Formats: sequence, C-alpha cells, structure tokens
Amino acid sequence: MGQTAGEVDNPVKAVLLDLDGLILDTESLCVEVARSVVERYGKDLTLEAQRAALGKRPLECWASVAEILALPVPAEQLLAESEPLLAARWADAPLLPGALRLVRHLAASGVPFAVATSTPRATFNSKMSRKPELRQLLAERPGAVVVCGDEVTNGKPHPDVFLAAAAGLGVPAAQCLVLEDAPSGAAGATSAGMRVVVVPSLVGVGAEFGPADPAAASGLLQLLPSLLAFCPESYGLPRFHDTLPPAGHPGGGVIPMDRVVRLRGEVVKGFGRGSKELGIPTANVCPAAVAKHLAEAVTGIYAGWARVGQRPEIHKTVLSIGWNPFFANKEKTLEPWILADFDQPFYGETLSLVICGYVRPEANFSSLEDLVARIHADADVSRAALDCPPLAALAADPFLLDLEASGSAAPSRQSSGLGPA
Ligand code: ADP
Ligand code: RBF
Ligand code: MG
Repeated sequence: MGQTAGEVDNPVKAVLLDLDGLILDTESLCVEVARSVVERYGKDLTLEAQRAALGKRPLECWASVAEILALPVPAEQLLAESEPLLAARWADAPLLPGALRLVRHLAASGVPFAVATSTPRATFNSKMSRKPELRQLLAERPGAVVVCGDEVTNGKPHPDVFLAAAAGLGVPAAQCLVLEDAPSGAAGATSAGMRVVVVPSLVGVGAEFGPADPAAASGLLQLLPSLLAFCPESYGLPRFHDTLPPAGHPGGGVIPMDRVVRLRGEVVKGFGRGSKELGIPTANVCPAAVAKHLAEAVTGIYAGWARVGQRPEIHKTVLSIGWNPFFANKEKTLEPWILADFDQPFYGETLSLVICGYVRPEANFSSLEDLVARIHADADVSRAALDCPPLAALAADPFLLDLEASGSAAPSRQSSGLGPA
C-alpha cells in the first residue's frame, strides 16, 4: 500500500468520532423501530430508505424515509411515534468491535479527541447512561469535547458538527481525522476539509466510496471493515500496544478480542479449492449453525482454538470470516484452517471453535502465491499469539471441554454419507 493521507507532511493531531454506527451499534435498534413505525402505514423499510437515513439527525432521517417510502404523514409525526420506542432502548445499544479499545487508546496516549454526533444531547446522555467507562472517556474526562446534533445549525452532511468539535479541541480542520460510518458523515467531514476513515455499519454502504469517489481517489478517505482494522500509526498517531505476541512479530500482531466468540457447527463441503488450489484445507462450518454470528461478524482473519468432535486434542486454528475477495465469493463464509495434520477429512463431524483474536482485515492479492504466503504468515503470528496470556488459557475453555455438546452431531451425520469416499 502507498502512503496514507496524513503521513509525514501533515500528521493528524486530533480524532473526531461519530457515535451511532461507529462506537455504538444503534443502527440495528433504529432499523427495528423504524420498521415497526412504517409498517403501521403498510410500508416496508427498504434498504434504500435505511441508507438515506444513516448518519442524519432524527427529524432529517424521518424526512428522508417519508419521502422515499411516500408515507402519508409528516416527518414530525413519525419522529414522535418512534421516540418512545427508541428511548426505552438506547441505554442497551452494544459497543461495536474495537470501539472501546480505540477510545481507551486515544485517552491513554494523550491524543486530543472529540465526539461529533448527530444525536441530540439528551439522547447522547441516554446512550451513555449504562456505560460508565465510555461516558467517562468521551464526556467526563478533563477537556472532553462532545458536540451534539442539536448544538449546531446544520446537520451532516454539512460540516458544522465537525468544525465545532475541532474548534472545541483547538485543532485546525486540516489536522483532524474523522471516523465515520455513514456517507452523510463522510461528506460532512470532507467538506470541513478533514480526512476521514469510513467504517460502514450497513452492508453495502462501502460501495459508495469506490475509486470514483473524489475523496477516496485523492486519499482523503479510507474505507475499513471495522475499527479493529484501524492503524493509527498510518496517520502519524501513536500505535496500539495491545497486540500479541507483545514483542511484535514479522507477521503483525493479534488483537485479543474483548468478546470471545464460541461456535459449534457441522463441517460441510466448501468450494473444494482449499486443499487443491492453496494447499490449505479449510473446514467450512455449516452456515445455518453459525448464521447469527456470521451475519454480525466483522469480516477478517481471526485466531482461536478448535476441537473436532470429541477427539482429545485442542488445536490452534486460524480462520477467515468473509467474502474471500481474491475469489469474489457471493456468500459470506467461516473457514478455519486447523493448525494440525489430519489423516482423514472430517466432514460431518462437529467442529467447536473459540475465536479470541483478530489478525487482520480480509484482503485481495495480486497472485495466489501472495495469498498463500499471507495465510502462512497469519498462521505463524496466530501460533505465537495463542501461546500468550490471556489467549493461551482459552484452550481450556469449558465450551471446548463440553464433550456431550461437541460430539452430538457427529455419529448420525457421519453415517449419512456426507463425507467423501
Ligand atoms: P472444502 O472446500 O470442502 O472445505 P478443502 O480442500 O478446504 O475442502 O478441505 C477441507 C476439509 O479437509 C475439511 O472439511 C476437513 O474435513 C479436512 N481437513 C484436513 N485437514 C484439515 C485442517 N488442518 N484444517 C481444516 N480442515 C482439514
Ligand atoms: N481469502 C481472501 O480472498 N483474502 C484473504 O485475505 C484471505 N485470508 C485468509 C486467511 C486465512 C487464515 C484463511 C484460512 C483463509 C483466507 N482466505 C482469504 C480464504 C481463502 O481464499 C479460502 O480459504 C479459499 O478460498 C478456500 O475456500
Ligand atoms: Mg474449505
């Protein structure tokens, strides 16, 4: 990769954070509530309507939705209908992967940062009400700057909220980096003269920032699959120090996940190219068994522990979750390469997985050799990381030791002829 915007000549001095869809997973709450409101008028909340609303202030969201769906009532009424439904739920919005890690890192390393959100102040407070650490770091730290949607004249895609946040920090716009999930926010940031990293919260939003987008083409906009893939050092900011192994590794480092994922599913036939084309067998897990995690999961390469059926061994594993850009798959898959030798394929058996480290985002490669070399480097760094606390201890996770559950699907499925001859 070439030089990222902001390196060397004009390093970033401050970070401006969007809230909804970047720090907090409020989009799914909003979509659910908005869907229930538009259904009262016999309409379905289309993806187009969801995208148009993303990142805007509440009344502007409803104005967009009302127009796109031709709803027979004004935005004000729709807002009034949705507010009580949402108010009850804000406090429970989950943190997005990598969000707390980033905020802790910015605070600990003394990087000036602010929140620049479309959310009105009262709603911001509700959203923080059951998240004391996040609230402290974002809003109660000495010098904390939070600019809310009802504290500026024009909402995103206007630049007001970003300019006010930069002014609050006393940092010129050109030295601010904005982290956003929504196209309207990205547009606001670029029109404020700021660089922007877009981490889309809705599937498909990334498409808007292809090479044709002027900000993307000029290097002012970078698109990432999640905050876990954000490298502050590429903007001249201090790097993270939480990756494993601690002393660094030629293949990068593994980020310990704050929420470990435990999955179990039957090993099914994949695309039939892992062993053949790459020399790297990947045990594809039945998509139905892991559907919920697969839908929610940040795409990327992960490290963890694996157990096949009730066999005694617990193995290190490295896995890919996503669309395999090199092969342009149409389906999102979860494919572990178990770092051990097996005499026989184990189709039909139950695979138990404890996924505990994030390695890197999915990537495309200019040749198959490059892809294969990278997967081997992923395996090397994962092996080393899984030897380190706290990841090493997870080899003894009760989920992996639960013999009854890990063996349950195996015997009947194996005899059903799913495996190869
Ligand atoms: P498919 O496309 O059907 O997944 P692969 O060529 O990727 O085929 O081979 C994967 C299969 O190979 C797994 O389902 C499993 O039965 C077997 N296998 C053998 N060794 C391994 C390993 N180390 N990791 C994962 N799967 C393995
Ligand atoms: N496929 C990609 O297209 N891009 C990747 O960056 C990528 N990384 C992988 C990392 C690991 C550890 C594994 C096991 C697989 C990875 N793959 C990647 C998926 C690979 O293309 C897939 O296993 C084969 O297509 C076989 O289905
Ligand atoms: Mg496979």
